[in-house]
Amino acid sequence: MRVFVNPDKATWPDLLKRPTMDLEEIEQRVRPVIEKVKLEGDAALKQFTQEFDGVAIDEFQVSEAEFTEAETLVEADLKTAILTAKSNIEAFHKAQKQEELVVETMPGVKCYRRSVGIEKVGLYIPGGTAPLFSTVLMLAVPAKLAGCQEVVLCSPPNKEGKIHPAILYTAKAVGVTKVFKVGGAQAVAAFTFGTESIPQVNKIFGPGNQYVTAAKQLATRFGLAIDMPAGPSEVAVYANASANPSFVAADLLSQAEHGVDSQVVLVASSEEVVKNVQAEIESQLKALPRAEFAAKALANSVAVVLGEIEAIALLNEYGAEHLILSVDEPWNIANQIINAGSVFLGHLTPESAGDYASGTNHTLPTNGYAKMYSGVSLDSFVKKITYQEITPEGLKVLGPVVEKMAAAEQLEAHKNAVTLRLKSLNNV
Ligand code: HSO
Ligand code: ZN
Repeated sequence: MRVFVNPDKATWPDLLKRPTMDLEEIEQRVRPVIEKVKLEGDAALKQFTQEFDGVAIDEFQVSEAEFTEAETLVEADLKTAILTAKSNIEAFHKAQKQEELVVETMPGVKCYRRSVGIEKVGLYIPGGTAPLFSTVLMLAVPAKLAGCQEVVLCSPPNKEGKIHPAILYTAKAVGVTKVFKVGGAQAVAAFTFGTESIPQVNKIFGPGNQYVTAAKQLATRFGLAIDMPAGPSEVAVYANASANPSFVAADLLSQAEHGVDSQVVLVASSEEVVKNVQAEIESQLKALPRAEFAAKALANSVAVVLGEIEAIALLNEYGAEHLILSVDEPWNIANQIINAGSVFLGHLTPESAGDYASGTNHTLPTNGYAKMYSGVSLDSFVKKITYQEITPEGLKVLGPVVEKMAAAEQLEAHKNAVTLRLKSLNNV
């Protein structure tokens, strides 16, 4: 960790810089994959799965027998934990449902807004070094609550041609049964165009490596929506003298262990706090199975010492995906935070709680996108349709307003659409 003590404000953008991804170059490599899947469908998926995942797959869709086998492979305690998390995530996301909105803007002029589930959504769950079955909950629970008609899940197969049993168990528990053994850019291409086995969707969700990210970006050019632009996962921790250095170290390491490109920022009230946290990091790091990832991520990370007011300004400038406030009175600071994906308050609220089970969503904006994007929520799976209905009384008051404006814009047909109706009212 590089340490900066009271750095000048002018230097903040530089020291908070995230590593840039060269999407251009990755796009060049992803484009032929997308094109081939578009043209050849399942045949292309088979070829890429052989090439990138090293396994021959005949049937992409996970069968009932495979779900049953997965169920027997997941231990009982883990199932209970997954179901508890599911219930918390359901409770928090169910409460996000918005009732139909009705406003009578003028007598006889009623405007409505209703949320309708996006018809077809594709969820991508990465395989790789850690099977993130928790992400299945974070995406499938709100998709189901939103009333999406088709919820399809893709995840890469391992060398035995299987998806991790906990991913399958979780998918089934949430009611997602269309699960396909396809990963990488080819899975995103399948969602984009549809193949013989995989249905095309309207919106793609989920994290992934740089190829998946680039493919999702390309999918938007073919008329699909995506959850959000993605970058490596990140956490910022603000710690003052009240913080427990071992807790802070564990929080920083929990983010660092995700991958070598993870971003970790410690903002501390004194050099003493930084020193204590660093000592804890060193001792905890040794015992971690993913120490190598974590050490590399930490090498790219920064610790900054600042007074509270400056610290808040810096945290708002960074706009962290996760922000942990390790202080006694966290709301005093939390109320001044305007840029963050999700905020964790006080000494007993680790990011891990939100990563797995408290109820909030862990699919959050990275790379500074917290300045203008929200994390995934029920809203991400719905779109809102507005309606309006006008009575004779309403048309009499609103009509002249529209006629006047249409005439001023020299759009005579617009004006006529009102005038003819007003006349018909006067004729009865
Ligand atoms: N911290 C990750 C989510 C996650 N953590 C899944 C553990 N499993 C991105 O928010
Ligand atoms: Zn995590």
